[in-house]
Formats: sequence, C-alpha cells, structure tokens
Amino acid sequence: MALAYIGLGSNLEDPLAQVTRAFDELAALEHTALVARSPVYSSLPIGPEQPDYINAVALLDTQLKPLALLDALQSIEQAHQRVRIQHWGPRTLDLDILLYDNQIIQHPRLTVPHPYLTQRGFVLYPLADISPNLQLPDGQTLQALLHQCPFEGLVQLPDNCLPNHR
Ligand code: PH2
Ligand code: MG
Ligand code: MG
Repeated sequence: MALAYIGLGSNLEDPLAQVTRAFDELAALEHTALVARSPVYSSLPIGPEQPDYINAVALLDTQLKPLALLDALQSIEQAHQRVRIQHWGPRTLDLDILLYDNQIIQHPRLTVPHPYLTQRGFVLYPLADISPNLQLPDGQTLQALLHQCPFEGLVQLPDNCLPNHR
C-alpha cells in the first residue's frame, strides 16, 4: 500500500458539488481507501482570467501504482465532463497526484511531487490541514513552505457548506 495525496480543484458547473462528489468517487476507487479529506477552500484563480476555484486535498491509501492511479483519476475527471481547452484554464474537475509515498517520478505522463506544489497556497494549506508535519521527498518541510506562501486569496469554507455532509 502507498499513501498518495491528491489535489482537487473545480471552477465550473457548481464547483463545490463537483469537489464533494469527487471525494466520494475517490473513496469508491478500487484497491484504495480514502484516509482523510481536507476542509474545502475557495481560492482566487491562478492563470488566465476565470472564475474562482474550490480546492481541497485528499489522502488515499492505495494499492494502485502511480500510473494506474493516474488512469483512475483521469477517468473520474472524464466522468465530470472535463474538457481540456486552455492550459491552466477553467475546468469542472482537476485531480492531481501531489505526492506518492516518498517517490520522485519523472514520466512523460506524470511528475511527482506535483511541479507547482511548493508554490500554491490552495494546495499547501489543505495539505497542512491533513498532515502538518509532512516532508517532501527532497527533505523540504511543509511548515517551511507555508512560511513562504501567503494565505492571501484563500477562504476556508465551513463544514456545513458541503451539500451531502455526513
Ligand atoms: N488550477 C489550475 C490553474 N489555476 N487556480 C486555483 N486557484 N486553483 C486551482 O486548482 C487551479 C488554478 C490548473 O490546474
Ligand atoms: Mg491542477
Ligand atoms: Mg491536473
């Protein structure tokens, strides 16, 4: 089994519902357990002008190898009618493998740790909600990264915002 952190993002077609449904779909993945879900954040878009995002992070315990996990995440994205038009453009659902155990992966389809992980508050803050003492494979601590990354532009949504909160 491997621990994988997944970044969730959406800014189209009821983003909060997209992300909430995606958590349930991650929990239902074969050979995989959803260990933790972060609080959900609203965040200002990075990249071209587009609607605000909803972002969150999930922690999975999975038997799927990295590329099999990527396939599974892409099929969830497809089920959310994801259309790829513009680089860094708006999307119904984006599921990114942020970390996979302590592995460093350089593959044409997959780079882990996620290349922008260290710079993005909408990833670092929800990651810290789940695992405040996390260390990256190169030894950088999450706490050090947070110190360099303003919380600006992020709003943590209260729990009771979630549509099918259980
Ligand atoms: N994802 C992008 C581009 N810009 N901005 C925010 N706030 N959140 C995202 O998830 C995001 C983004 C491409 O993956
Ligand atoms: Mg992304
Ligand atoms: Mg992506």
